[in-house]
Amino acid sequence: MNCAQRLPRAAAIHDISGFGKCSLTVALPILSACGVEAACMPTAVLSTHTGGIKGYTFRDLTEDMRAIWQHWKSLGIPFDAIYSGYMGSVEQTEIIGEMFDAFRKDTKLILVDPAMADNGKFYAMFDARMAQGQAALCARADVAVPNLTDAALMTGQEYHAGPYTESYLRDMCRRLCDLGAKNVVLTGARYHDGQLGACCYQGEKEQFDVYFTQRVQGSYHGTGDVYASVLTAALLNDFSLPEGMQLAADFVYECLERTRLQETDSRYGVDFERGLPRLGMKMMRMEAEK
Ligand code: PXL
Repeated sequence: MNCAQRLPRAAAIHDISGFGKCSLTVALPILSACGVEAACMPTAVLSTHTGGIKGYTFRDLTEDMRAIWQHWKSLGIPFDAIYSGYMGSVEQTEIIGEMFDAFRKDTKLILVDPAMADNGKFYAMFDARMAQGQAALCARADVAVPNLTDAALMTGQEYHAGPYTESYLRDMCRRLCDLGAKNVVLTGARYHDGQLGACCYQGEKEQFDVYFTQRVQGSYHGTGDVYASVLTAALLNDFSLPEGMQLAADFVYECLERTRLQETDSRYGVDFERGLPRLGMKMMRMEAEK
């Protein structure tokens, strides 16, 4: 660890769901624990996420977002990564596209998690226009990290619930690269239902890799955000894409195992907090305590 060097810095662009452990409430602690300085731009403020919880409040921050990145730009702050996720409106995808263009030359990683759909369906309030907007962001991404539903919606393919064949996964990755993404990590991938993880495709090398863990019963909210946040941190800590994919999947698996034992309501998110110290040690390539 070289403490004389500044930390890698990421701009995290997601909503704040006050309760429910997703978006910024997981991205910020994960990035910090992994030795990444996190700036943030909230896209919306909600009382809870929209996944299976009724009556949530929703404050759209579209009007502030251009002014936020333009202020950062005027200060000359370099961002090593820009990491975008859940958008509060389609217009926000245009504003963030402009931000990508404005920061591109000083940024080594633009990572886009479309965070708009799961299990074959759009999240509340979204439709095909959001798929188009997120596809335009993925087109500018160094790494696009959609789940298989996001991917199908952005490439105009029919959604399949899985499990998947290698040729299906390769084909989907290539379609996302055809949109313009340089590299793709496709989450929710598996060859059979006893496993779960992701595949990645590195466009330039045409290299395809998969990494799965054992599948934990149940489907918990926010795991996509946990996964993409760990991946972002890993890439900023100079791990390769396949290594990052492995760190992220192992971390999500451990979170799911703890959460399952606690019999938590699946809408309340996963216990990622107890995994952070060990994750930080791994990221800094220090021997983690047993
Ligand atoms: O985890 C994705 C996500 C992020 N933010 C909000 C959501 C969801 C998924 O439902 O509702 C507000």
